[in-house]
Amino acid sequence: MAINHRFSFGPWNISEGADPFGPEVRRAFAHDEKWALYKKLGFDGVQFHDDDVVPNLGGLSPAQIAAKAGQISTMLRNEGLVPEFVAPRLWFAEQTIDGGYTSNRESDRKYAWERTQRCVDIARAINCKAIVLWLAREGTYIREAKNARVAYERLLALINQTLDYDREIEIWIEPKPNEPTDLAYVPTAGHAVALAYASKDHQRVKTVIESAHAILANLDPSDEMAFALAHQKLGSVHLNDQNGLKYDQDKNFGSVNLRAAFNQVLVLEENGYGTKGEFIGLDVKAMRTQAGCPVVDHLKASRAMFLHLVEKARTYDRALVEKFRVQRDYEALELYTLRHLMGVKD
Ligand code: XUL
Ligand code: MN
Repeated sequence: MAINHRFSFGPWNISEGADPFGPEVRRAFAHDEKWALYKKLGFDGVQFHDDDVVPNLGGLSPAQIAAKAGQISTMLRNEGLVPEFVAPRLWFAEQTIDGGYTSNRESDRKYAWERTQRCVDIARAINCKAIVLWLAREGTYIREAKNARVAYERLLALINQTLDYDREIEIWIEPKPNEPTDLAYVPTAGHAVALAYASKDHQRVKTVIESAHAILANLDPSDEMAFALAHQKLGSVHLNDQNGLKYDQDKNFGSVNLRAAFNQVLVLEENGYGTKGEFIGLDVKAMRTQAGCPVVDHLKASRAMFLHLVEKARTYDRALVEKFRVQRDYEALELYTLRHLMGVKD
């Protein structure tokens, strides 16, 4: 089964290198200059936040929002690009300091709902079929701060309201267990898929599995993907890597744990992920030490690693694997897998 992979990334993946402990280390590279890079780097899809499409959307009228979205539509057409999703940025504004959908303040929840509606409008205006909910601040710094059961009910109500607001849009929930909150309410694929099934139109509610987020939950990313695939709920993936349980690192795909990366590619390949137009999404951060403008080597490296691992997945000897499984000889299976990954010939 040869899948013709299509890759995507978001403009935030080409960043200025700031971190919480220091300022930008690279000259700002405007979003408008980024679009022309996509095709040259081998990418066809663009992941957007709502304000990547319409900057400063808070102060704009519906007509101004539509006009700006129209410009992005034209840009996408001219560049031959496809919008993969639009995500409401619900973690910058003052009204989202303690979360939006799950905030204790009604005025914050109202802001979050209005922003979600604008996000859906923007998605539709650029011909994009999905919004992504990365629930950045829907959690707590201390658990006593919110009523968790009420929070889950509010999240479900929001999903249902959004499904009613637009009868075609899909909602893809991107779970993450922590950062920026201490404890998030939707930490895993299981939570996202449960919310999907509890919703009024579960076929339009899916999940995005990001490798680093799964590792932060101390779970295996390939299993998180397999779980979503078993329920036809893998809307997309954010491939990257993560060096253990620390801050969200968004390292290059395969750079920390090549074997875990191989297993992610294997599960995607074996389930025909991509045959229905699903994207291989990357969410990778350039190292702060990297010089240049724009820095794109991290995107090239992650894409290349994915394709190398596709080759490894396609040449993985399934008959041999099956034989070892039947014999329950997992020592032999492990050695074969490692030798295969290292390119060791008999
Ligand atoms: C945050 C993260 C986001 C989402 C989109 O950890 O991964 O960039 O992918 O909002
Ligand atoms: Mn992500």
